[in-house]
Amino acid sequence: MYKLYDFLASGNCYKVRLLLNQLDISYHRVNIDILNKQSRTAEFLKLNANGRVPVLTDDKKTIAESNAILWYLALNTGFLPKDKYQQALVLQWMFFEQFSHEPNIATPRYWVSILNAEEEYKEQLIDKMEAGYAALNVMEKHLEKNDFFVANQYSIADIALYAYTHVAEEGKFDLSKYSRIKEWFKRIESQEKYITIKQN
Ligand SMILES: N[C@@H](CCC(=O)N[C@@H](CS)C(=O)NCC(=O)O)C(=O)O
Repeated sequence: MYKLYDFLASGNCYKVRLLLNQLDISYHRVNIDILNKQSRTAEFLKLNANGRVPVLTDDKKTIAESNAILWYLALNTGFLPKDKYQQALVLQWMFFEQFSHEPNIATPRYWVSILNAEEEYKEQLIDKMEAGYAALNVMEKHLEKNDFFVANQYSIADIALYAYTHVAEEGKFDLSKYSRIKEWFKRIESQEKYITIKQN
């Protein structure tokens, strides 16, 4: 049985919970309270030397990095296109998510809504918000012509991008002008076995 080392409020962890649920895979959830440094204990660092959740294990395997876990679980399922070019496009969007999107959209949410420290991070928030809006603009433009990110089908590229985009307002992003993104939210939320970020 899989074990998922998980922190409920984390979008990176939510990606994995959502896919596990949609694949109907049962797993044992281990809560890691990152706010109390449980991701930095000697025991946890043996699982992931990088000290971060999510981590997925089974008897013999350990995988860290949310998008690597998504890839592992989605291989040979309907959540990853079979075509080699389309698979590369899935990776393209997942790398975009990790480099241009998550660091700028997840971090303001962490500072504002999880640490409740908006005032303390006032200066850093300015640059993060600008880069975050640039990532949202890229997504909005893509969704003007596409229902999903790759191959016109719901895939792990959508899961990776949805996780922090749908809670971006918790980081003070204004999504009101992003109508295509909001329509895409609805398409994702109507998928079978969808769960919210608060569910496990
Ligand atoms: N690139 C990693 C990022 C993981 C990450 O930043 N995890 C955060 C929670 S969202 C964490 O564990 N922070 C605790 C810490 O840094 O000690 C992924 O996609 O899994």
